[in-house]
Amino acid sequence: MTSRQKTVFITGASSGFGIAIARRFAAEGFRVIVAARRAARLEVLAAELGPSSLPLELDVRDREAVGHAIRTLPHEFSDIDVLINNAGLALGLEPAHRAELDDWDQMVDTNCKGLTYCTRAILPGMVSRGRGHVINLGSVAGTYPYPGGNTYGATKAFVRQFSLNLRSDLHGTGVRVTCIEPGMCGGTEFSTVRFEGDKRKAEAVYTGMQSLEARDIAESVHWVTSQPPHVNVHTIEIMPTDQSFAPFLVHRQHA
Ligand code: NDP
Ligand code: 8X3
Repeated sequence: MTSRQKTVFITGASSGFGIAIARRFAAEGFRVIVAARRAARLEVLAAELGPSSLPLELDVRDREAVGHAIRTLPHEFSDIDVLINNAGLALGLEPAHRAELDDWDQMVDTNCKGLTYCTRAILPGMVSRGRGHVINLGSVAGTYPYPGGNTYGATKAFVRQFSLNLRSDLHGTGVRVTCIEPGMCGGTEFSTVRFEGDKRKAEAVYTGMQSLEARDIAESVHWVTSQPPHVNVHTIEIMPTDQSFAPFLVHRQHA
């Protein structure tokens, strides 16, 4: 008897982690729904992944669109086993007193509100089937502060706590929840987006060190889903070996 083909729904699948995660799950025989705003990129990815994939143009900030997209999925893709809330971004690295409020709005709307819209739309099906796994992309920035991390780090702290609170709400349902919290990961568009397309500034972030790669994150995401159903990995915090911690800063008065 062949086992049922499982379905994974990945947000932010037009770039970086999302593409690597889609490839990883497709290689494991999953049906893969790849969602993001840049539809042309999703078409290219879906062509690569084959007929078990579905490109879905979606802005996760649009609450109505998220609900509609989930309600109208083709039948063969509608029973979602794994939701990967990966869509997200950092904008700017200015201190709070100089940061752009529009940037803060966009980070909150995408990283926090968009993530809750996707989760709320997909969870009832998981609960009714008595199985499922929600995987949220947090960040080390949600635990450790750094200069200019202000709202970005706060959105990821939200992701971390929302994930833990989901565990409480889903107690006894069979639905699992994991928060994956990476440190520096190069080779994605993360820093290019943060620095408004300035590729040189973005590349400088990862110069002279070996950062994580998107496939490292895809491996972690897949690993947590491959644990037996009675195992729930709450959190994976993962950094490059070349990244660790700095001491507290002390501002001293000079005579
Ligand atoms: P990328 O910029 O390469 O990818 C981000 C993805 O999010 C893109 O596919 C983008 O697609 C999508 N996205 C952004 N806004 C929206 C939106 N409103 N609706 C739908 N999709 C959206 O970054 P990464 O792959 O590096 O990052 C993925 C996640 O991992 C993010 O949540 C990020 O915060 C987190 N992270 C990244 C780290 C890193 O160092 N790279 C470390 C820790 C966490 P499109 O523009 O087509 O909509
Ligand atoms: C991305 C990692 O350290 O650039 O979330 O904030 S960091």
